[in-house]
Amino acid sequence: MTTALDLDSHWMPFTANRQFKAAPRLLVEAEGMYYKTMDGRRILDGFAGLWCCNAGHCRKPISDAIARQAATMDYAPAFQMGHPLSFQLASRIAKLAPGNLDHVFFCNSGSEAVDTALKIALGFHRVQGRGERVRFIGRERGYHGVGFGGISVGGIPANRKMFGNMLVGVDHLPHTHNLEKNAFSRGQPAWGAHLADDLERLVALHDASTIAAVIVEPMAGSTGVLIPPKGYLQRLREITSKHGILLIFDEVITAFGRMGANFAADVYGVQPDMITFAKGVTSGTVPMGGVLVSSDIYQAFMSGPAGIEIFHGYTYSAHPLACAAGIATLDLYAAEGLFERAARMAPRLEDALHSLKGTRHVIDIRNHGLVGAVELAPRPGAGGARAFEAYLKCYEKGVLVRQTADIIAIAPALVVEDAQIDQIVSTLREVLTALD
Ligand code: PXG
Repeated sequence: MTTALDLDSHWMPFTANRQFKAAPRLLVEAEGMYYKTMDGRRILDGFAGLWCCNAGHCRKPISDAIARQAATMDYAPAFQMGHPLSFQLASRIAKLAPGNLDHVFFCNSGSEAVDTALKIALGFHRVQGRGERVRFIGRERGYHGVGFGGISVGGIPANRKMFGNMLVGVDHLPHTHNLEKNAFSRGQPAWGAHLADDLERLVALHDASTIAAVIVEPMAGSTGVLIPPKGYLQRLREITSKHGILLIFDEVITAFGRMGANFAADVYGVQPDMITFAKGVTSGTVPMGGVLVSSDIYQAFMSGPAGIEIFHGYTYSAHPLACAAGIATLDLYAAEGLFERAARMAPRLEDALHSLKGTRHVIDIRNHGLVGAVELAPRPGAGGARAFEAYLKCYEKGVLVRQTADIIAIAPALVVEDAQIDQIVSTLREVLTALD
């Protein structure tokens, strides 16, 4: 079947194209917790697609809403025109959001959400006469998508090194990963809050009056699941507030139930000035992203000169299909209590994953909410090879996980059952035990 398909023209993203095209892994159907491959195999999805299909695949209330909307009004101009669904969805999201985060700017992906948030931060300072606050602080190992803003504040070397100078005036906090101190932590590690104090060093170096915002993932997903040390995010909040610096939480992965609450900000008890989201807002069905901003930020723009308040937006900002999907998705999350379900299942996932301690190659296991990671000792001189092979072997055995460097990440849909958690973990154990 696959031989009839021309695989050449599509240049695949973040993929080893030559390797993939020599032995393709093609999915053709999805339902609930499962994919079906082109050669008819059923695959248990241990990663909710790519951290996004939080409600499980092909949920009928969502697909019906999308189909209805596609037949009713395909598109409405996004600039100087509107449609009711965007306002409905924005107020629904604002109601879920913590504290005074009560306005939503829509876009189509996490990368766009990050660039949007960075631009809002610059504009916020500028409209208040602080146009010299132009610097951003990100963090090593951070992932904020692939726009020039996102790779600039991001801290994944491979995503940066090919692309020149990026944004100027960006600095980075140290990452929080330390196996000597925190290996095999359950939930938030005890050690590491002091790493946030490095922000004081950067403020002293650059002067607060030049810094617009700090952006971090509350739980760093893409780099291989780094859970924030206890007290770390609180420290970041204290220091940013003290110096008039905005704090942006990139919740593209963590928003909408992944951590067992509406947002990671709720779980960690820290109130940022902006939250970026994407993925789970439509359960991965239609591309959508957005930025939640505080009323202070919104009002600062609304107090500026009359006319267009921010010269920013996308043709597909608040696309009607995405809005219809988003509303149906939030309805489904609420009707099935899926965020509470995620919180209930989290200890189950934690116990199952930590039962892998002592398994061959395993040097760390970490978890929080419905997220977990197993870190392997790298093969000498071949970083990432062992985990990539484990990922392929799991797929052969019918379980889809995610690999980055020598880390296997797990993030099942919030509808995951006990037996499916067991299958993911037992498959991983079997694979690791047999792996060189
Ligand atoms: N911010 C964060 C925190 C993300 O995790 C983005 C921004 C960018 O979103 P878009 O929609 O532009 O891709 C992300 C995306 C992985 C993986 O395997 C993670 C992401 C995407 C694909 C794979 O960890 N995160």
